[in-house]
Amino acid sequence: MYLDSPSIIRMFVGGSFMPDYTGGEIIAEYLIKEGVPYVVGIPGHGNLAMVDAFKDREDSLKIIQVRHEQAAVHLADGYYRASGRPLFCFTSIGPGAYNTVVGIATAFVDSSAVVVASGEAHTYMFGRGVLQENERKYWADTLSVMRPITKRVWRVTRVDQLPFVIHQAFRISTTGRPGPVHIFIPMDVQADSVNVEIPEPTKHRSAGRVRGDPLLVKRAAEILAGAERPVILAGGGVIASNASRELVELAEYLGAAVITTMMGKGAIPEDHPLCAFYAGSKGSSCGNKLASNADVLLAVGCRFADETTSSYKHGVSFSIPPTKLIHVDIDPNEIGKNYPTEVGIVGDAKAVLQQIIEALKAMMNKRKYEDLPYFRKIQELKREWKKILEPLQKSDKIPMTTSRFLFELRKALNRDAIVVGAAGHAQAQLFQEFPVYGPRTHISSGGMSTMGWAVPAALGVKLAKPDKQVVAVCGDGDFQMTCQELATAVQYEIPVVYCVLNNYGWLSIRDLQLDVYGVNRGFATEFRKKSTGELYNPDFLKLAEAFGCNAKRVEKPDEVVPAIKEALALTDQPTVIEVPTQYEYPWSEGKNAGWWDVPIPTYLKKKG
Ligand SMILES: Cc1ncc(C[n+]2csc(CCOP(=O)(O)OP(=O)(O)O)c2C)c(N)n1
Repeated sequence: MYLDSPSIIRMFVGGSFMPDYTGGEIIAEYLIKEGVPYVVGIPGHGNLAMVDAFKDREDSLKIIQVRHEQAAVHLADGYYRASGRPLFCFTSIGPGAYNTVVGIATAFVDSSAVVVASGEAHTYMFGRGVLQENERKYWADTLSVMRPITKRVWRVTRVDQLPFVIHQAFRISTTGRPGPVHIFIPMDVQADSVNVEIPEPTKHRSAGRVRGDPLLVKRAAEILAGAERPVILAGGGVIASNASRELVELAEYLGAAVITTMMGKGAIPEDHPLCAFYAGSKGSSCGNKLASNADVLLAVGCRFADETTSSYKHGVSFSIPPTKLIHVDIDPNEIGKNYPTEVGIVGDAKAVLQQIIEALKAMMNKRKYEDLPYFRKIQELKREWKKILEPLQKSDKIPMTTSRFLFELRKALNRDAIVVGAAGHAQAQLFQEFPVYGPRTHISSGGMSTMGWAVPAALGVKLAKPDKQVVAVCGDGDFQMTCQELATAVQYEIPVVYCVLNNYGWLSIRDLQLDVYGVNRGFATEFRKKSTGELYNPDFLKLAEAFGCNAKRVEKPDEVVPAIKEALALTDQPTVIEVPTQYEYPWSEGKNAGWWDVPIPTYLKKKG
């Protein structure tokens, strides 16, 4: 009688025994097969059965208990950017899931892979209004909030859907143009069990790289071979596809100047003679001049955001046309989106760069670029940009300029140290002024510029690269958005060094008010006590010590190197270094290299 039962027959499919798994166990077993080392999140009644499945698998899946779900996603995002490998985040139903929004949006804009799973109302009580279900308009519908900020969302309603959904989630998140995905799993589905096989990740995913159309590659190579002032713009796609070697080889073959976007920084060593820094409003004079005068621009893995292009103002960062644009991207939607292309190639950055190099080798010899006037021009423009930065970088002012701090910080770090930045002057000036020498060593919340990102993201970076020095440079505003995660750093003994640039306010925004609206238009951007007008911030040393961090204040430039080295010597304790920085305008800011479209109220325009 028993041998005829359908469930027994299913258990022995293919002669092997398939045990029953709960929904939570299907997730946990799949994560183990996928090789996910950390699961990051916060338990609640809405994900209790999923979290319980992690309990007996702690040897393979290490739990990181963050203090806020936004931080869980930022941590996983940092881990992915540093390593190219995704983590898994878990949240409860309702507020736990909603708290992930900023983390997910940040990962989406910068094409970073994160897999998130949240609890949802029991399927048999959808719409009743169980605790933390928001059912007044639609039942069990948190996923609608996530639709515009994820690559894909699912709400499963049966436990046997989970093997299919979980392998799809990892495939969609990590292949093509990477991005975050979100799965909603009702509480009963997490607890129910079914007799299924756990999918083999590699059987559900393509391998290899997407190569470009050979005819288009040939056409691109012909245009590049004829270029006199070629520029290559490297975006985050170059780093994502590990194409730095090919980028440098192609640049050296042609004698092309290489500029990068914020996400592409590090794709070429920044002491390479062909590295011409960056284009854009926060770019460099050098990058803007070269890019706007290029006869041919090869853009790889970038989306031409407004900051890269000086808000598309013709002639400031780019002049397309007459510059001929060859645009390579894995996502066809980026090609031709912001600028007309001479040639648009859909493909993986590494594969297409290899193809272009092969095609060029068949049509021309490697240029002796050091002998060309164009090379001398590149060097002249680089010197000019360095001169522009010098007064801020060499300033002896106290409080220190951000530029001087970054200049000293570079001296304290190894060549392959990783810096993390999120928003404000710290982010912009790390990008513009802090040289890095390899991919994945400048980790920044590029397109979202999300305050609160640096503290948790740096934890993910350090978990991904435990042998590298990891230093986060945060504004005081950025730091105060997620400084609760110092508790996570202390609990898990993650020795990140946090430098908090304390200028008593959101001064990048104040300086924008002064730059664009007028020197008397600063408003609601400094931190001052109501009655006395004194500058105010919490005592960051006491705050750090209260969490159990090592803490230090550094006021003079010559104190920076010893303080950083001392902090880096700690192997199991995070450090917070408070650096009071200039708040007097314009010493408070870096250099605007291009143009940014900040609309001015009509009443201010009328005043002239
Ligand atoms: C979550 C979030 N809210 C608002 C902003 C807008 N914003 C950009 S920079 C900035 C100020 C950043 O302050 P801080 O971290 O202290 O750096 P500073 O501007 O002083 O260099 C603000 C409010 C943002 N980027 N992210």
